[in-house]
Amino acid sequence: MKKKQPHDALLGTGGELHQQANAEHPPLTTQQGMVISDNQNSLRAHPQGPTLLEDFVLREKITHFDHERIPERVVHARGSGAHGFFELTRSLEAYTTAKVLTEVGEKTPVFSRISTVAGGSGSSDTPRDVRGFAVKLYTKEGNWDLVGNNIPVFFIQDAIKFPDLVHAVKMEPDRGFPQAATAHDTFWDFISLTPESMHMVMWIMSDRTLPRSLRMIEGFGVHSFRLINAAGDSTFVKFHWRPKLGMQSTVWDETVKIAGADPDFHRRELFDVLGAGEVAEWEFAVQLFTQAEADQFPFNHLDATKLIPEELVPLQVIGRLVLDRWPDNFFAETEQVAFCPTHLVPGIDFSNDPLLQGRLFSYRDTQLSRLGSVNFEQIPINAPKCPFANHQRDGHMQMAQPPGRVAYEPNTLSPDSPRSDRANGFVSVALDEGGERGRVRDASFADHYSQARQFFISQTPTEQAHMASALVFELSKVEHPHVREAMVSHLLVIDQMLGQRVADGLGMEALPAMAATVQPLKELPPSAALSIIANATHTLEGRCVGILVDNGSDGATVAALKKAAMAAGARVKIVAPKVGGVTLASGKKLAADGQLAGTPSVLFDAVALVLSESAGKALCREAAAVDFVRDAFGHLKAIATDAGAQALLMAAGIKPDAGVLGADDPKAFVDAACTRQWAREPSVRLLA
Ligand code: HDE
Repeated sequence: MKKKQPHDALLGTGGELHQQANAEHPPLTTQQGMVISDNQNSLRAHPQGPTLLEDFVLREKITHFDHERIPERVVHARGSGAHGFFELTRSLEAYTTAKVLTEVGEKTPVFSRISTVAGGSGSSDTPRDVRGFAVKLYTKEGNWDLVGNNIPVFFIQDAIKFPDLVHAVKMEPDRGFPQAATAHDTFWDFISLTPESMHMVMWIMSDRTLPRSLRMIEGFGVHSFRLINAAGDSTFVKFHWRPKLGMQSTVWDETVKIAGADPDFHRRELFDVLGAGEVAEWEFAVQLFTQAEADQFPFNHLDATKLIPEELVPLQVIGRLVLDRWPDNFFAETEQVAFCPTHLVPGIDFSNDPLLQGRLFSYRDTQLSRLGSVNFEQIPINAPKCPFANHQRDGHMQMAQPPGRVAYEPNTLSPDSPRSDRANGFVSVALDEGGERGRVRDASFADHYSQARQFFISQTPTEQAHMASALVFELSKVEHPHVREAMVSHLLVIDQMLGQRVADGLGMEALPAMAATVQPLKELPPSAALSIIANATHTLEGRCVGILVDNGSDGATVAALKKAAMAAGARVKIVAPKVGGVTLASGKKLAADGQLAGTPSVLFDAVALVLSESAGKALCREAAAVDFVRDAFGHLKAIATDAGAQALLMAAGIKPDAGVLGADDPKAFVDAACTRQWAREPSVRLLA
């Protein structure tokens, strides 16, 4: 730290601190650049008198402050963003002219924002919710926004239902709660009357909506888009992001407790890891198919409640996304970034998915009220990084000063004004849209249950039990019995046993009749890619291990565990009763990263307890320590213990199993920590 100048601080007559400008600290000024002499006191008529209206310094500062907030996003208000790049590893030249998809090795700068959907901007990071996965690629040919989710299907088929869906899920309008939750009457009332949502219901009731980390989710463009090649031929495409660290979720009880322990759990982790030089990385993959192939699918690919199983159209990995830099300023970048599915580059085009078609209107429209001006694209985070020029002028908060008298086209008066370019410009694919106009839903959209069932039967028994329990939890919060019954009637169509399990979990005396279906259910084969557990990566990379210590802990054991966990790619945090740290058995000091009561085990993927006999016994009277251990066990985590920790295990009522290991064998602990102890679950939780 620089040595303070003797004259860099003054005390006022009331004892208040006036830090002064000096060689390092420039003078504080108004927005006009006028140097301010006193940032502690407003202009008063006399020391005990009223404040004067004349004080323009005060008025400027307070006025600016009064207007600091902008409307939060209607949905996806809570989100975290980061900068990085997209690198193409395989060219799609045969399919598209888009340079971002044809120039192998090219690194395109990106800004990505990952969000929850239902909660307000101040809500917690970990409700049960879909995650938005929006990526702005600043390509050489203009910005391309791929505004997707971490779930490949959606609740509704037509954009006209979106306001109803969102009104149903948001806080109920008369009471202003619940915040960021689907577990309430209006949501399930709407869903129970909307059979097209059933596939999405299976996904949101699965562990996909409880991600462990923003770095451990998949991303999907959801809709079919088109790629257009140099000959003008069009190929359909679905976009996928696949996390380098593998997918991982938390268990529900853990998720609920994380929200209390650290409402910023996901945001803080991304901030921490990017600050420490780690990255968030995804593979970019595409599914490519022709109209002729689409005609053979047992569903309509333009229906956003359907996915294309990988068994039907395999994924081809063509690039990677790396996020490596937290923004400088949260508001300027993460809050002001404006994604629009209409931000597109030549060589990519839309499909006729009616949900996508509605989105093409909505995003620009919402930015106008959220950011307040048609010039929102001039904000640095939104501006393209390639040259751009047009004749759009003026408007609220215009930042550009285009010279010259010409702001129209065609013209003869300007030697260098921009003109359209037929050879290189964006061309919409030529399509014969002959047909009868009308407010209709195509009959090919009518199968609402087959893929819902396919998703359910593709899950492991553990995941199926989580889904059934999630449905019981959610529907138990619904006050109206007829809504619960209506939901069970849909579940019975998806899977008789699932319906029965949920009905039992709700304590229903009689099963309702199965919901009537417009189209009979097609029995589809399970799809291996849909389960998280079956595809889990056995790794500690990107995970975090907590070591609980107290005075008298064995330093060598702590060091060995830490070394092994870090070698496996994990971060390690020392947790102690006091944040100042502990004195180890050797007499050496060990600093703590977190204080026990504020650093519960829900914040870690695996824990170690390294305690002296006396500390272990003493901590049995500390609920935070007992909960630390009980929760780690209940959340199916590997636990390393030494002799001193045994008393604490007993106090937590734990019968050690294969996931409870000796702290003297770091290798075995690290291996167990690479996964959750799923086999333990039936011993700690009665699932539906
Ligand atoms: Fe959005 N959505 N959405 N959405 N959406 C918004 O735009 C909308 C849909 C998605 O980090 C809003 O800037 C309609 C599907 C993400 O800033 C709004 C429909 C998918 C984000 C809007 C949908 C998404 C949004 C609110 C049905 C996945 C956050 C604020 C037709 C493919 C982007 C804003 C960010 C945000 C409208 C459905 C993804 C109101 C009308 C399907 C990731 O324009």
